[in-house]
Amino acid sequence: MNHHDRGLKTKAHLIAKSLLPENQETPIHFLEEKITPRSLTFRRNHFPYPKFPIQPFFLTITGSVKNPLIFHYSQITSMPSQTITALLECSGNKRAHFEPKVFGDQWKEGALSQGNWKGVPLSYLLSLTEVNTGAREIVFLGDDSGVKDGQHVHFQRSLPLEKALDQHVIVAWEHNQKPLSPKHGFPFRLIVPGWYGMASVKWLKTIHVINHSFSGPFQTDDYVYYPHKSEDKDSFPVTTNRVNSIIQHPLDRQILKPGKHEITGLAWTGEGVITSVEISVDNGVTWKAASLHNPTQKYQWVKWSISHVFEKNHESTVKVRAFDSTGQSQPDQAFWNRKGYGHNQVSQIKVQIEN
Ligand SMILES: Nc1nc2c(c(=O)[nH]1)N[C@H]1C(S)=C(S)[C@@H](COP(=O)(O)O)O[C@H]1N2
Ligand SMILES: [Mo]
Repeated sequence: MNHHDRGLKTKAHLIAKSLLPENQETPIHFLEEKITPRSLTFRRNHFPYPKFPIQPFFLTITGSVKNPLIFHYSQITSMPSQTITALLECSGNKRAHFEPKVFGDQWKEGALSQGNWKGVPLSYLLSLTEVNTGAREIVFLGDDSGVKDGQHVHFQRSLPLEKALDQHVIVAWEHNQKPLSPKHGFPFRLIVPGWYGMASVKWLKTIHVINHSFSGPFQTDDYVYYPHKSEDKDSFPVTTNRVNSIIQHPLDRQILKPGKHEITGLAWTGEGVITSVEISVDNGVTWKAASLHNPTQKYQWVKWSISHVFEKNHESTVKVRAFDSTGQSQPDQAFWNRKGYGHNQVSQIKVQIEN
């Protein structure tokens, strides 16, 4: 009798990094579906969860606009909507793999999930308020707050006006056909496809249009690439997802029976689409093309696979690199930066083959 016969259901859970604030990653080998179930969607928070808002829920648009407006939940949710399938990847994903090591949450590969997001295009909301000429950035204020570097601050981020007007940037109220869960931003969150997760502000309360550039701590201190260990020169902001991939099967350090095995995984990028995925089983000397499954779509990962015959009594290093339509590919060596963002080095696992 196996455990199913006794009604004992075994299921995957998130992998905890910290609980206050809650930071948990997705076990990547269980990302089998195009849409990550809500229960397996990674969670990344800077502060404890905001108090569950007391009804009614409002969203305010103010600042450099002709008509500042306050929208009620029911007004927003009856606006012309759009549903987008998009992945979110934390810019700290794979931070644990940096050499030399960097400080911060030691995410492995699972600060990554893909969902269905329903919402109203931000550009539509901004067309109702009308943005003043001279407007440069849109600032998004989340309802969560706490102390950072001695200051009490909210989680706040901005987008340049041009990106904010991109038709795929939405103020979402549904995740996988249900109202957003309290942990993922209820009642509203911004979804910025193609940008690392920090841009997709949860518990969105206020949208503020400004004529200058925003300099909050999550804009100009965190989420900045600092290429040098002890000086800030050459820094630049974290924006679009870099081309990246993961190997889901086999697992790193798995022991395999000799013979044919399917090597599978995901690949994605921020701008453009994935054009090819290559694999090497001889430590990067020769590369073969993997097959891409679902048609590659913008803002979504593509599944890839390739089969390989592993010889007995042998250790093998499997490497994978993805290429996108903008000409980017995964580098042999990650671009090291002090805060550990955007790790997208060629993916690698080691397997051992039984006798
Ligand atoms: N208000 C608010 N929004 C936020 C954050 C946050 O801490 N507070 N974290 C950001 C970061 S860094 C990421 S990667 C994503 C994670 O979204 P998720 O927890 O829904 O997976 O939310 C972003 N939006
Ligand atoms: Mo993030």
